[in-house]
Amino acid sequence: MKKQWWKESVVYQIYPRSFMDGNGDGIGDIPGILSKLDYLQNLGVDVIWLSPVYESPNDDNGYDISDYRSILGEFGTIDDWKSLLEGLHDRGMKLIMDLVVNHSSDEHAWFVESRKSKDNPYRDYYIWREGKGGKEPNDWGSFFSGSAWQRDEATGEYFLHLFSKKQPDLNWENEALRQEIYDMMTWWLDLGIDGFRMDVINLISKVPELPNAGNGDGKYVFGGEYFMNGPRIHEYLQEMNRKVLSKYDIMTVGEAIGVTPEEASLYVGEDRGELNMVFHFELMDVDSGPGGKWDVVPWKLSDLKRIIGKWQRSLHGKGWNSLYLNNHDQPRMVSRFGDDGRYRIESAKMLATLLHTLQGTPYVYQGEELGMVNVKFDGVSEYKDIETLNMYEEYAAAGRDHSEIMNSIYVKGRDNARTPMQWNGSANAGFTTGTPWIRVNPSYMDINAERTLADENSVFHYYRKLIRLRKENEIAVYGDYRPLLENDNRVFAYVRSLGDDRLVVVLNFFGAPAEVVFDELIAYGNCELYIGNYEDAPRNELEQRIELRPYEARVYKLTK
Ligand code: ISL
Ligand code: CA
Repeated sequence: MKKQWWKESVVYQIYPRSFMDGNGDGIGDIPGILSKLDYLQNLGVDVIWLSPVYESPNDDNGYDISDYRSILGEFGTIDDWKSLLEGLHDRGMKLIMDLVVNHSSDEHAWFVESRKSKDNPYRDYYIWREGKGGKEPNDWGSFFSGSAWQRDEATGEYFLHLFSKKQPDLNWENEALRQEIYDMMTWWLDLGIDGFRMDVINLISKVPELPNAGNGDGKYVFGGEYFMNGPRIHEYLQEMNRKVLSKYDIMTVGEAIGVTPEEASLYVGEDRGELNMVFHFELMDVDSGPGGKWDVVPWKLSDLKRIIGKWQRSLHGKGWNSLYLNNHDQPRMVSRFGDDGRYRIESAKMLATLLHTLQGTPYVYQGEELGMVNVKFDGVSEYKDIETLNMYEEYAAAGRDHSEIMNSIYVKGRDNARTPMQWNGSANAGFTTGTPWIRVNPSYMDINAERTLADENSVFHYYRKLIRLRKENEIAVYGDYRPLLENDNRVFAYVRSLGDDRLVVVLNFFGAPAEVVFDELIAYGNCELYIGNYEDAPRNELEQRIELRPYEARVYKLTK
């Protein structure tokens, strides 16, 4: 595969509201991030993905942007932001910005104009339709509950919003709108940023007829077939690439809801001129039942193995994978796929080993390197996330049991990831001297950066080592992937190969010991333990029969 800096990088995601508060108002900000640059450099990450810091009324914590070219006052000033870019570059790190252009805020100047009248020059920047028989133009539901349409008083027409009603969808069919977006992207790139993470980018092209998605029973339904990977999506991305992206040495990663590996290769194929990587959702859906995200079912290791294996093999030689198990929209990975009690440390390291030994670019979400865990607030009023709050209201109105709803929030809610970063054991985990905008996870006395930095066997230091090893071993980046022990339902194992070298990865996914016997054992001259999460694993021998301890991870490097 073609060598590229972004393939060899590890990305760290900062959710600015929850990372570090610099001025004591309870809200994380850019000066706060500036005070932690050495921490990030110490971890060894290469690229920072900064979730939105633009002007926003914060209906969806910054994913509703009212001015794409200015920084939200709560987060700081454009000069603070410039210091951030410079501080990262000085330390050899890069910065990618979040690009949210499927929708804007309803407070964006374009929408303020657009809603004024049917013949306003900005009308066509958004998706307006007449109602049908006093109802919405179609039956699509919003990702955040209820209809995806909102009737607007001024003209009596409805506008489309796949997310909240304060996030109207932009009309990409409109060429002037597209050009405004390209100009805005160019403006940021000329300030020196190193790329973009593109929010729900595979939703920007809608089937123009906007057909009904359900069976006419009056329910709002998911209309994904009419807006995921829509008819003009690849045309738009190729245009964006031609006009903007191709002119810079940058990285791009698109969030792509509902893409299969086959579709993904159209977005990231190296000969396609679109994006470098996509975030797919297949792994994030393994514990969703027929009722969707909140209908929680246990995940199965066989599904994880099948999905990861499929993505590894399908993109090999064609395009590049992104590797993540959590972000600001997902529960904490150690609570979801590991054990956040007795084996928290072992399982956090085991999952990290998986992410950093696959082909693709690993993404670390803030706090993951501490092994941060999910949170359980007592009442729904402690929660801040619009998706969670709207869902609660809808489900409660439908008569669902309170404790059942709370339980799915505990397992799946986005605020699990959004509690403040746990820096130390002092008040509010050292995140703020004021009152935090969302409550701190009570686990902070035990789980915090200060403690983990001081302990050489901590999750943090394990991440450092993984990141460093990946830099020193091309095989971890570029090697191909072949599954081992495919039918084992406790252990995930695979081998990566590059030339004559092999990396053998063996991961016990559960809290009970597991014995594995390799039916094929590749005889190599040298065997060396690349990394492991237990102190006393054999260092120079890969036995045919291995007894793995709870959540044990071992990686061996074999050379001729
Ligand atoms: O996973 C999800 C579906 O229920 C949602 O949490 C999420 O909205 C979806 O993954 C899309 O995410 C992105 O766009 C949203 C924003 O709220 C998310 O934070 C963002 O990552 C709208 O901009
Ligand atoms: Ca602040």
